[in-house]
Amino acid sequence: MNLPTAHFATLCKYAGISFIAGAVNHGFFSGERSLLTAGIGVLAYLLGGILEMRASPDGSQRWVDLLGLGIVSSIGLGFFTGGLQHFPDSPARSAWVVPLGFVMSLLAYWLMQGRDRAPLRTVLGYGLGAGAAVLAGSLIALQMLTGVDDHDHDHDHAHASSTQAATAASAVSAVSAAVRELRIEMDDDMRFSPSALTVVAGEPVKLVVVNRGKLPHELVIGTAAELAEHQREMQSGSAAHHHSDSAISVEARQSREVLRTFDKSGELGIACFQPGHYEAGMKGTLTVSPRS
Ligand SMILES: [Cu+2]
Repeated sequence: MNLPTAHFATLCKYAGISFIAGAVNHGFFSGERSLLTAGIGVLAYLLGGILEMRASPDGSQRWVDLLGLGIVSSIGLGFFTGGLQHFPDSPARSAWVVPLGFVMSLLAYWLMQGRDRAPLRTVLGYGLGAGAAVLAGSLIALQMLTGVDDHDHDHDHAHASSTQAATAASAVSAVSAAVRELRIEMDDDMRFSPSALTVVAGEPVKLVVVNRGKLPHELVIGTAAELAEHQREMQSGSAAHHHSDSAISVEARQSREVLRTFDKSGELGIACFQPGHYEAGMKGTLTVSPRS
């Protein structure tokens, strides 16, 4: 294979893998756009494989293998790399996506390229050994990222920061100290607590939004249509640039206070649109009751 072809084939394969990895990062299991990205990634990977095969038609690769297993291989590699990149953001998903990616890519690689060269025993030994190591690593990382063993520490931390913030806020504004305070906690179990909030129309309320988890979370409040719009933004990856001010983003272990007044009575939804969170149940309601 000449150098330009070889390089272009390599570019295609790696671009394909990174497209799939990116799709995993940006909500592979929820976003239409991500599915499209993943599809393009598979095609790019196959193109790279075809170029390589045409350039060296020594019969070591078969078309059927390339097309069929190329898809498995590219998705496996995309899962593995994307899951690794995305681990801190959605550990619960990555913990199975990464090992699955490893197994898929190994299986495809062996069937495509090593079937004649490597005996089954070698593949099984390597697959079980390295696969177990990948699985163990994933589970350890999951435990570290979502561990529940230091919840006491979480409590102290969250309380300390919200108390400090409250002190600062009340020093700055006597008004904000007088308004009703509504505390909402967010955690890595993908829950708001409480998940059902009630405020009175026209009455200012101080939202104390506490992130007790190790992941970033956000509190978005709006009508069903507004939430759907926000979800689309997040899934298309554009939200970081024009995150609407209806979203209260809170980094891990931090808390934020926001003064809000809801003028219209009715039922609003609350949600976190960090990738996968809403789907995992990070949602609730905010009822704005009419002024009595
Ligand atoms: Cu969240």
